[in-house]
Amino acid sequence: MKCSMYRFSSAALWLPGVLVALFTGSATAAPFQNGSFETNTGSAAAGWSNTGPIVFTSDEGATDGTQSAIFNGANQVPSAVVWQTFDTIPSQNYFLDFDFGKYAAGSPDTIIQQLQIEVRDGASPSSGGQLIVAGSGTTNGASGGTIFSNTSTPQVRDSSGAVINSLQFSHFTFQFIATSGTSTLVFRDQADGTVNTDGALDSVAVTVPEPASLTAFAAAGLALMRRRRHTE
Ligand SMILES: [Ca+2]
Ligand SMILES: [Ca+2]
Repeated sequence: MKCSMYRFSSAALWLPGVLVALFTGSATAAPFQNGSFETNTGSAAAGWSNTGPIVFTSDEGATDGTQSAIFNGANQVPSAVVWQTFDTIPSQNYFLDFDFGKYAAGSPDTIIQQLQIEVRDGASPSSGGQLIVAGSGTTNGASGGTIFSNTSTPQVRDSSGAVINSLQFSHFTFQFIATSGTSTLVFRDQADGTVNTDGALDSVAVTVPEPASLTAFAAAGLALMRRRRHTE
């Protein structure tokens, strides 16, 4: 109802606010979008910004639709960063969910595919405070974010229910609390090698948890919650 009120306001009322937002850089972004990377040009994905060796493709598997984000493909040095700035509500709790997997052309291999996960206050991938307050995965407390190693091998199923065999995906959940109207989610490639193996990201979702879910999240722990989700 609040939106309707602003929508039907006269231009004289909302224009000054827009101008202030433009000149102060505090304009809101957009709702979180394209978390499954289905809308892409191969080198870019709608709603996301990226640098370094990353492609969006169906070549190596997906857990939703056909497309995923592939890090350090073609034996390139792991250094890609992909990020999205989206609207958030200050003081609101959010869940960040995604699937991250390791593609391996030969097995076994000893290279670890890993990502640094950050949710930052503001519209930049390199500034603003870190907002993540809890998370799953094996964390090592890297400066400015959280790195987890995808050395476990639980499999998740794609949207058709089929187990993905060529790529070992794991599901991860993080909780963050927004502090302003715009937040930026950042994934940084931190693989410790690249030859014959790539990292794959898909099914990224930012959701507002039900109060009961948040309580359960804190009480039961992230690992338990993940197990429940995948055995239901
Ligand atoms: Ca997808
Ligand atoms: Ca690679």
